[in-house]
Amino acid sequence: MSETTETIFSKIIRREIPAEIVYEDNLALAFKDVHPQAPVHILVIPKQPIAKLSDAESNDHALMGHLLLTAKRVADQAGLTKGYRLVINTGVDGGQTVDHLHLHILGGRSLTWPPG
Ligand code: IU
Repeated sequence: MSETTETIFSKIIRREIPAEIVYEDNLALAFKDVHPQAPVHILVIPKQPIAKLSDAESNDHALMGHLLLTAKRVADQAGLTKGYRLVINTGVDGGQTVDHLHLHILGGRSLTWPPG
């Protein structure tokens, strides 16, 4: 069963704390990361507070697809014509620090591999 959580991202969705929102629809929100790791660093989150990717269930199928296509749309909107990277940190070993599922869009420079 999906865990539900209340994090700072829920407060951003409700506009209780400020964020630089770049896209919103009924299912998702995208906003600029406060500690950017690249010239473009945007987070795409579901409005439904799924804590992490490993909590997503088969009935979240459409939402997961929507988040991926939203990331593509936001990357296009940000002008990342030369490419970009999507990252979903999951759980402790994945380096996840906010327990509300989020896709990082990183771009605007040539990114290295592998990540740390
Ligand atoms: P992580 O994948 O859970 O490590 O990423 C969390 C991100 O959320 C991280 O890049 C933070 O800079 C970012 N963030 C934010 O943009 N605004 C906030 O208020 C908080 C974290 I807390």
